[in-house]
Amino acid sequence: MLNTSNSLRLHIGVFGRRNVGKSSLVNALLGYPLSIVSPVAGTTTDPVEKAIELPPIGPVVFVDTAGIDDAGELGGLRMARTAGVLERVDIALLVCDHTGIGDDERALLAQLAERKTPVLCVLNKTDLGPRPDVALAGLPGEETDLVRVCALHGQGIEAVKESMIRLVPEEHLQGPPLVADLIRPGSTLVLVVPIDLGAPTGRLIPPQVQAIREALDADAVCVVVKERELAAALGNLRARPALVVCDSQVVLKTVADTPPDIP
Ligand SMILES: Nc1nc2c(ncn2[C@@H]2O[C@H](COP(=O)(O)OP(=O)(O)OP(=O)(O)O)[C@@H](O)[C@H]2O)c(=O)[nH]1
Ligand SMILES: [Mg+2]
Repeated sequence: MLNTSNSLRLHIGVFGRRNVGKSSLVNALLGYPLSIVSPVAGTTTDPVEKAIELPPIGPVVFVDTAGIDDAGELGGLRMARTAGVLERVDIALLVCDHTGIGDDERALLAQLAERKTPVLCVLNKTDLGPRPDVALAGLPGEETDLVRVCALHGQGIEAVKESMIRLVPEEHLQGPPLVADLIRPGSTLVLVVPIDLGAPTGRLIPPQVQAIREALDADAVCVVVKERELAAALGNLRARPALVVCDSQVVLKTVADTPPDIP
């Protein structure tokens, strides 16, 4: 089975001043502690990346970054790294806290607008800020989506995900086909799915489900087997399958058990 290469994944950059809770937000979105969180401003120094499946968007890469207000020589270097991330993300989350937004955020928003990168503003630490009107004075109008969260207590995280979905560029929602372009109506696709210790309990992984779905959408027949049953399944099929698809870890066995005229 193919893995989605990182370059095909939707890249979501998380930006903001130091200590506003960027890493806390990323951790809350992921559901586990990827980035170190601390009260010390400048905790995240280099960009931290994590590729995950984020339903219903699909494969994404989160990029946590160093604060945009970092000072000193090292701070300048860190900000240059952050600027590099800004240039390559498909969506930006601009995190601010109860102290509101200022020149740093406005400069970042201008840069993102210039690149036409969709932005979601996330007002964090709502547990501390009873005055969101003050916090948000200066946000560039209604065109910027805003979600209020408390990353510390996991509040508003679902709303962030829902708002992010609205910003996903069309080409990422579609995603590249895995097998759709290789099968025709009425043809048979054999999908070899190893069920080993690495397989999630009770589930198939998303690319396997996607391959099955693409076969159904193409009015094809999809036969799903483990590698051990492949030879028997191929022997039982009356029509020669159009394609055998397998996970990379069973490719040698699959090739050995598949007649050479079947791709
Ligand atoms: N009260 C409150 N504190 C929060 C919230 N989210 C994060 N914090 C705290 O704010 C501090 C900074 O959080 P981080 O997630 O490390 O912030 P950051 O923006 O990644 O900071 P740098 O990596 O230093 O740029 C930590 O002490 C967090 O526990 C929140 O919603 N409410
Ligand atoms: Mg951080």
